[in-house]
Amino acid sequence: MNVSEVIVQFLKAAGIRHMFGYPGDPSVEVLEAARAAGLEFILGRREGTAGLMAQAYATLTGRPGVCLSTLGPGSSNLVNAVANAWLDRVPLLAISGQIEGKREAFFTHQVLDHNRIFSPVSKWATAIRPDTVATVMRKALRVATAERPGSVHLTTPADVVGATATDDKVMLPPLEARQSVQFFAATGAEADPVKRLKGSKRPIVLAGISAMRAGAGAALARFAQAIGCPVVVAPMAKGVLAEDHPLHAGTLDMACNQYVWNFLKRADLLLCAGFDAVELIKPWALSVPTIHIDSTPNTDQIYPAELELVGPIGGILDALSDACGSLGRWSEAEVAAHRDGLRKAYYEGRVSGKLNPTDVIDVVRAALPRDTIASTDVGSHKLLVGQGWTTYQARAMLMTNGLSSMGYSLPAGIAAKIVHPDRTVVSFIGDGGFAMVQGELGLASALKLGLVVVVFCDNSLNRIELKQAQRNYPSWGTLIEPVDIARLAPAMGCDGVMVDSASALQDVLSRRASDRPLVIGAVIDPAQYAAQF
Ligand SMILES: Cc1ncc(C[n+]2csc(CCOP(=O)(O)OP(=O)(O)O)c2C)c(N)n1
Ligand SMILES: [Mg+2]
Repeated sequence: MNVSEVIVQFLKAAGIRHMFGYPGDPSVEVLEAARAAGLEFILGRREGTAGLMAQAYATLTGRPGVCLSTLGPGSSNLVNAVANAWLDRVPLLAISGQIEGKREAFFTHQVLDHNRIFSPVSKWATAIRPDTVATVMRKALRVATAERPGSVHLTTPADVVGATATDDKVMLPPLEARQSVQFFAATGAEADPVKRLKGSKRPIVLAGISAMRAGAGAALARFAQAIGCPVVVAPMAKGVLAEDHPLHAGTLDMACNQYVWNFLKRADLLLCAGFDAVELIKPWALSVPTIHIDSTPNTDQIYPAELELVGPIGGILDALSDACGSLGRWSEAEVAAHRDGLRKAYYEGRVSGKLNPTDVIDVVRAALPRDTIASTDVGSHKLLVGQGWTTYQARAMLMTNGLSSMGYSLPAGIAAKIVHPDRTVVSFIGDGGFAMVQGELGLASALKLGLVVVVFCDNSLNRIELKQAQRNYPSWGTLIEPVDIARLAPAMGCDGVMVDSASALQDVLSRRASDRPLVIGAVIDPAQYAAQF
């Protein structure tokens, strides 16, 4: 096999069926190996967006996402996606071409030092050679998927990709955790978590992305039920506990974040179950005793934990439920009262007679099936979608809340429709984020993806404009021109419509096609954002 064939055989062995990317000269051998091996190649319209598709693909499938770029301008375009997957803790293999090895050290045209670019924004960056390719691929897969997962960048020089591999044994490393539990207690802490739980009157769980990755949702629901314990969920883990579960207590750090933090303050014991502090926006403000339950030790120390239970999150929660039995610490009525208050806060600032952001979310939620996969972009709209969009199952909400890069939602929606063609997919996005990635509508249309894209049209980078307003600065550098989606979308092979009322939105959602993207420009009144943020 040549080097590219070995790379592709590793990807196939790992269950990867799709590669995303944008090729250049040095990609040709890799592309040909992928084609011959029956992989699908999804040609994004830019390396960065293709990389975000690969990230969402990995989130949905649990297998590493793969994206490809050329050298220089291609690899530097890919940096955003590599960094995004790194901070969102998603396994991603990014493969970039490079000039031949003998010229790399001194030649200049399109030559960038990949190791220096990618090392700070990935778990590992290295180059592949014919006599190391199998070992490097084995290590790349292991590093990308090991907790906490993240991105790995691989450089494939032009004189290497087609060369005969001398290191060519395709042998997968273990890709799934079979962990036992490690137990750590801070000095002076009550070291028995069962005693600690039984002694608490107001325990609350804060669940996060590690719990989602670990597939700990069912164990989490059993734990919550046994202890009678409300569960607050970090944004990227939305759906790890169905949001109509009687003990679901809201999403952290989205809209109404003070309301949710005030609720957490009522705890006398906090259980961080797979909560990754990368999602925290503000400094930790709780002084509640905390137990850290995660795949990795609490090395961030962003919150202090008395006890650390490190290992399989679902197994740990099950063991705790079994040992504690039924404790009934909170009544469902108490949690329901909290949720009612949260809902009220969420609708604050609604202007009757206008199309409010929360109206858009409500109408879309009501029109689409329970198992819809939603993605959201970054901006004011994300804060409301993150709190208000009801997610009923794990891996049915795609968002970036680690790097939080604008432009994620549309590529994520495209990946979702590729992975789950039979499910409804809706991508929420601001008009600013949409403008960054609208070229990908051409891809969605070419692939005949019946994806729904909902653009919150406010002619503004609202999240930033609001920060200016709070300092009494004028809106300057934060306004964008209106976009006529009814004209733009058809030019990209999509259906497109502008709506400015809930009834018009309802109407268009009932008439969507199954094999053509539908882009809806929702002309919203941003007053609700100003009232809340
Ligand atoms: C790539 C990138 N650039 C800039 C930002 C900073 N930023 C966060 S939200 C935001 C405004 C987004 O505007 P829009 O997409 O219209 O959403 P809105 O806030 O109006 O809902 C900006 C510029 C970012 N998160 N990512
Ligand atoms: Mg906007």
